Amino acid sequence: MMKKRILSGVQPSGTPTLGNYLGAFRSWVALQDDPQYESVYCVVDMHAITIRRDREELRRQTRELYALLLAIGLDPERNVLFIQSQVPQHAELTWVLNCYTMFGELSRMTQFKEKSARHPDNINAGLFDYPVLMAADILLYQAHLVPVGGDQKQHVELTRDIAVRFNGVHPDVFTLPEPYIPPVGARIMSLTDPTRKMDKSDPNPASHVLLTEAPDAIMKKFKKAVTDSDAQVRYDTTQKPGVSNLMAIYALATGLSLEETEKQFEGQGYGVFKPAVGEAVVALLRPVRERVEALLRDPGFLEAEMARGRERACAIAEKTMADVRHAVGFLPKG
Ligand code: ATP
Ligand code: LTN
Repeated sequence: MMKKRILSGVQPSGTPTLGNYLGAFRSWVALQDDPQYESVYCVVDMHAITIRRDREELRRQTRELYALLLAIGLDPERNVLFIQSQVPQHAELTWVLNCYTMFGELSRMTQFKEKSARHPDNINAGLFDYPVLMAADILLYQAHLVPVGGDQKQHVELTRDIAVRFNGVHPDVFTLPEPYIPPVGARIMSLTDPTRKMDKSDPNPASHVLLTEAPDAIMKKFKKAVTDSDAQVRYDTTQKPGVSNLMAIYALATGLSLEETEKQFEGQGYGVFKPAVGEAVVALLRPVRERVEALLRDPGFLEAEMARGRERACAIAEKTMADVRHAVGFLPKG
């Protein structure tokens, strides 16, 4: 039986947050036990330079993020884990796909509008073209399924539109991908402003919990999390966005349902509820932090895993790229 392929990516733009974990990484780990699939995950450092970055910091964050993917439980045997810039076919396919993507389509992307509003002095072409590089990431590996948080759905849909357009001219080159978005946790919200998603690039550290954060810092952030004045633990994302976000976090961290969570805290105020959410998150993240620290103490091991991942990724990517070069009319590579 031919396995279906899964592909996803994460930017080395800072230590990932609880939002990244609950929205995306958790399903990556769960999917590796499903024999129908084989998975490819990349640290997308080329996406990260759409915003100005210090080179040493980018290198450090790329290594740390790679270690973190291993620490959350992704097995480098069963999954291909690699660094995007080490596989040059990503840049090569992006150019070709640019010629199959419309200016109007890219202008409608929510993330572009948000990021260009946040960095008005650096609205570069890379930021505009970001979704096409993401489409190349996905289509190079002929991915069927793309597990992401809800914020990336629009980009996966655009990838599909680009693939349909390309296949319309050159039949059967690309597999059409589908987004895979978890039903609860698709959008974990900021702890200081529950109308915005929790974001690792948010300058206010109280807004997010980092996956490697110390337990006392985590407890403090949950105790201060923005809620409301009615003191009832009830799930209602429009009337009570802060409490509902904390309930989703608690439910995902403990494995309880939202109803069970509501029942557990019935008649108890936020003074009991908020520290309980903090403790559940501390327990969830403790093993991850310990494993990352151990992995970063062994750079030789990390380098060897990256090299192995790059080789496996290149083999798949080159096969697709050879088909694409042929389809568009480039001469074969010598
Ligand atoms: P940045 O803030 O630098 O743009 P990001 O966290 O939005 O970063 P990535 O690190 O590339 O972007 O995201 C990795 C995965 O985490 C993606 O699948 C994304 O959909 C998911 N994700 C990010 N934030 C959240 C969130 N608050 N809730 C759920 N999923 C999220
Ligand atoms: N755009 C995504 C990160 C990303 C990605 C991908 C996700 C880059 N390439 C391929 C899934 C598949 C983000 O900003 N979170």
